[in-house]
Amino acid sequence: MNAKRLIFPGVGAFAAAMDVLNKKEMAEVLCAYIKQDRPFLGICLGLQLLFESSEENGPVKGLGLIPGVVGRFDSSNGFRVPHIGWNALQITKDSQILDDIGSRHVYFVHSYRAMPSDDNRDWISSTCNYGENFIASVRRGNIHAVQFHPEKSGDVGLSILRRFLDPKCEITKKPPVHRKASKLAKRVIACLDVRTNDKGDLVVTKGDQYNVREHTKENEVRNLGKPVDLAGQYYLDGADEVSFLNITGFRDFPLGDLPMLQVLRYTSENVFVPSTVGGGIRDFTDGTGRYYSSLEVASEYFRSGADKVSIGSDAVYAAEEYSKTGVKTGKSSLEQISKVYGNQAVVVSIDPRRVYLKDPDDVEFKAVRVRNPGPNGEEYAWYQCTVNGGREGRPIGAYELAKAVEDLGAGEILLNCIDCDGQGKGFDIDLIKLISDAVSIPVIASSGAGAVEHFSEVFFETNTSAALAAGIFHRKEVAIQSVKEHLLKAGIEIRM
Ligand code: 1PR
Repeated sequence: MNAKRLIFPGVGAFAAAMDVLNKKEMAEVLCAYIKQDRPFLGICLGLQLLFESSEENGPVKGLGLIPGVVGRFDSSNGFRVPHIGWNALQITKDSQILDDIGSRHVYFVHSYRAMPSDDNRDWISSTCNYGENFIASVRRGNIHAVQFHPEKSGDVGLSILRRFLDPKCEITKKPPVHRKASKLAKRVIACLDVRTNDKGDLVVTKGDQYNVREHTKENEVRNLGKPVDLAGQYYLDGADEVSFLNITGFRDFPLGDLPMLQVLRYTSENVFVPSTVGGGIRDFTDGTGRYYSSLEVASEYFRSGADKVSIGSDAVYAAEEYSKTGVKTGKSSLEQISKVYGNQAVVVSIDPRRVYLKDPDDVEFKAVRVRNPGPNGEEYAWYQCTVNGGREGRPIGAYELAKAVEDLGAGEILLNCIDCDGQGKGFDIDLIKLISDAVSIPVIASSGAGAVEHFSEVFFETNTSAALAAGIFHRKEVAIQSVKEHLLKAGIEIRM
């Protein structure tokens, strides 16, 4: 109650948050603070909790300050849920903290949303269109709340925080902007494969078809720069997201890997777009016999600044088991982490390898007709999932895995392709189409980008939500800005 300004950044599930607020007797205090019209900014769940109730694992009662029920997005109309990515807003009234936004995009990541109604109309300061118009922000007097994440919305997001924190900004009010609703922007993601080199330094590396060693006598790990510096550079260059993959995480215990946690901490000080970290997320018993659950590993990554974690090998084992039994045990890393942090915080990274076939009925897994026939003229292929950085093929296809992990709680799929990795010949359109048509969660296309045209190709030919590249950005062959300018010219909505 003594705070001059209060920021309430909600992360996680509605019921769990309300439980804590009630137990700690914070709900009452928050309501009193808000009713006194003291400066308040709620973010994401911090907006939703102001409403009467939520359907998330509910109905669950909220703080009840704004009329309305928070409900789940409807995925039956073809829109992917969670809503992850960059959207522009329809500003409906003078919102003060949104004055610098104009037509620029802000970052959303959520599966639940509040809807406009006659009862809450006077609260709404902006809406956003994602299959339907939902409430993007509210304002009444000094009370503000936003469904998107200003802290992850680049410089436009920082200006929102600055305007909230610095009351002097109030004097430069601009009239509200009325614009046509926009679509969800396609994302361009920079990926940093990170590992310790032979000298013990944590470096960004990149290989061909998952081999990251130089083709020299010394056979060293290819060193393409320092992770924090590169991530900072990519943020300034316009990356919509940055991914770190700790590529030897499958054999080194990540919580023993303090440099990786430092990388996340330093990165989050300067990079104001979402970051994902993957590698080694699984249950683990260390040399002293101490057991760490995958949830503890993920929690440490989140606490160090990651917005999402990505699970590779462990998700393959979970999907194999689930495909066999049809039973959700609730014990897999995927299920445990998504239950606590929400589906939107869990990405599954798939590392498939093409296996050519003469006849699609030759395997029990989903096969597709491929654009470029195999070495012996084979017209079909299935995509075999691998674990341990592509070292071991498993008895499950990418299609079956994608469907299973969606069921188990993944919020997004990072779809690599070992055959295309580092080749610069373009994304595997057959694979990306297969997977993005099979699931209703967002898919990130990865592996093979070599030119700006490869990005427009993957967005025109598939339903992918984002495209990720590594090598061309690290080797400075193509700048992220050039990719975005190309996409803009091609008529694809992106965040500039
Ligand atoms: O299995 O949970 O420990 O996770 C390990 C993670 O590390 C997985 O996400 C796996 O994809 C990744 N990984 C493991 N080994 C390698 C390797 O390269 N030796 N990197 C590796 C995978 C693939 C992409 C790459 C794109 C784009 N890297 O992320 O960045 O292919 O590259 P390009 O644009 O240069 O073609 P776990």
